[in-house]
Amino acid sequence: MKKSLFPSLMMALSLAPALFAQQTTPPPAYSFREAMIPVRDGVHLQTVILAPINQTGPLPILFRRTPYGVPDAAPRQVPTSWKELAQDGYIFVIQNLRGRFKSEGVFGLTSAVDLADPKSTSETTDAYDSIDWLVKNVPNNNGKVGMYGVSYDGMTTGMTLLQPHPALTAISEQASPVDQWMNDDMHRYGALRESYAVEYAVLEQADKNKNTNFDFDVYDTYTWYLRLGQLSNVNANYLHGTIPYWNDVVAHPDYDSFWKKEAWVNQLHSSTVPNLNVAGFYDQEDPWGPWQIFRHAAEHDPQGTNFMVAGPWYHGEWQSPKGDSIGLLALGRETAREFRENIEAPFFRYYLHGRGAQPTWRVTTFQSGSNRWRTYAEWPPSGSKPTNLYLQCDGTLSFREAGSGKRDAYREYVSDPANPVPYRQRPISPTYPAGDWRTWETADQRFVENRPDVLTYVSALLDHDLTITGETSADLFASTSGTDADFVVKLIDVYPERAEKTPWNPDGGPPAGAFARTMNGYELPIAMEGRRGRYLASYEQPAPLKPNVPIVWKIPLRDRDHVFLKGHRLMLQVQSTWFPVIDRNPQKFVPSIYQAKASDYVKATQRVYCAAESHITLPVAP
Ligand code: PG9
Repeated sequence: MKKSLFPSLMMALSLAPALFAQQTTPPPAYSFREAMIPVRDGVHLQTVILAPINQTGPLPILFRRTPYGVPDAAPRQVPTSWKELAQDGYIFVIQNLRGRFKSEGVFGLTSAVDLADPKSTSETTDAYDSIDWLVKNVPNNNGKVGMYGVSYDGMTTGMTLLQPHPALTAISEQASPVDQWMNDDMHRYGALRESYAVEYAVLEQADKNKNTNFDFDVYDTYTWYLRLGQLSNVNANYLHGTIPYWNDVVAHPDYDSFWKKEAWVNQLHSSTVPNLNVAGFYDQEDPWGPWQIFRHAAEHDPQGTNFMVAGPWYHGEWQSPKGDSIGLLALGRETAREFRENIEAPFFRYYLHGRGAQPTWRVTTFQSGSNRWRTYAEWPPSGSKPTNLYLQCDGTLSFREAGSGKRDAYREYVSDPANPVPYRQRPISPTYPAGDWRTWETADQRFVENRPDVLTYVSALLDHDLTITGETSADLFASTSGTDADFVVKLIDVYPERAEKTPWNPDGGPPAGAFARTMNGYELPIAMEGRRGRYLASYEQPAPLKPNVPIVWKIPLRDRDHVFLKGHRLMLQVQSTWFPVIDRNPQKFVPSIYQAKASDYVKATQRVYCAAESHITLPVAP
């Protein structure tokens, strides 16, 4: 794979060839220098320094730290995602993390930080030492350093907050993971993100000198993972213990000290450097981390320098050329370009060049449904009122509670690990490098509607717009006939059969000649998440469920900002498999699912009770 100038892996994998294909005659816009920067334990980190050819005076440094490779030449033209920033003038610096490509040391794929141990190194200390070297050794820098990046590069940015170098003046952490057991790339509340964890660990640890795509022998990875069988077969048949991160995942099924050390955000309790956090509501990898960083830094933010931006974006979409749609969903504006022009560039301009003003808002969103930019002085806005929508036995969703005394009425289905519900329409291509992984969270959910192992609840037609702004969650009062189980819920916006007229779709129907792109009757996910029964009572000590005894399952659905338009309906789908993005729960309690035998995977009957305890809680805005 070509080494990339771009700040996110997804972008790098898809856009780098196009960029390099365009290399023709223009002279480079930047000078190119490669340095091996020494850090405190004697390791040297491969670093590329790109200064504008036409630099006339001192400029700030914009620094990005990545595991995905640094460019091997100066760009001939300014990369799209730098365009708005580059106009203000920056020296761009890109560094490979320890143990990746020519950087020395070992890449542990770890976010653990131990600042109490003077001998310990981490992404926090490597950034500190590198910034120290940069301000002392890069000619014509103005002594101010900014950091930014998406995903892994966002995490290395965010982790500087734990011990920022004095020259670090502003950062923009974008889609940073913060706790890989809880709600980021690798797990969701302890349920393994199987396809992602396996493929990502191989991507980054199979070969120090490149990004490696796992070599599947079938295109549909649903088939591959089903054939694979129990999780112990990953090492037994394929990886053979050669991928350290996968071995760590297998060795630490529960929320033990290994994962608690990884959860670096729990050490953050104040806003130490101005930070523009950025999150995608449809981020298929790290939708949660930026909100956690924002909340932790807000614990002590006397200067009001901790900001949050969120929109209906896939992982890193805000760094794509336009951001005018996601999947089939039109956003009506070039949200990515507008973000960079009106938010990101002015943010760094103010803190690193001293021009412009500090943002006056605390949170900015691009609100889906209404398709407009919103600003908020606080989050969640105090006007948002938690409002319950109840699951009824007739398959409806209603703001009125199911009558009391209904605690024995339920709907049920049989969940079969041998025939799990696909998380998106098959064939499911490998996670990388195909592009369809990016937008799967906006896929039309009609593809599972008629499966006997998916329960659907639907509301009446809305007679007014319904806006939800803030934290959303679902509660199920549910049981299983087994001793372990998963419940997955999807909150869905059901479009009317005739698409409504909007400023960007004035005819009210699909654009001529694009019949396949219609949103008529579309079932658009707004929030999706699951919980694993063994961890309902304790993340540290998994426990079996009592067969056929209903209990409350609390399923957080994260922060949202969406308008369900008049004429739409709300829908909830409930299922117990979501494969292979989440591994199959054997449905029989075993001490570790990584050691489960094939015979441990059994069918179970799941019941969702139509009691008042079964409801979604929506933050309804006035
Ligand atoms: N989501 C990716 C990742 C970040 C951090 C740890 C592991 C994976 C990424 O796109 O970089």
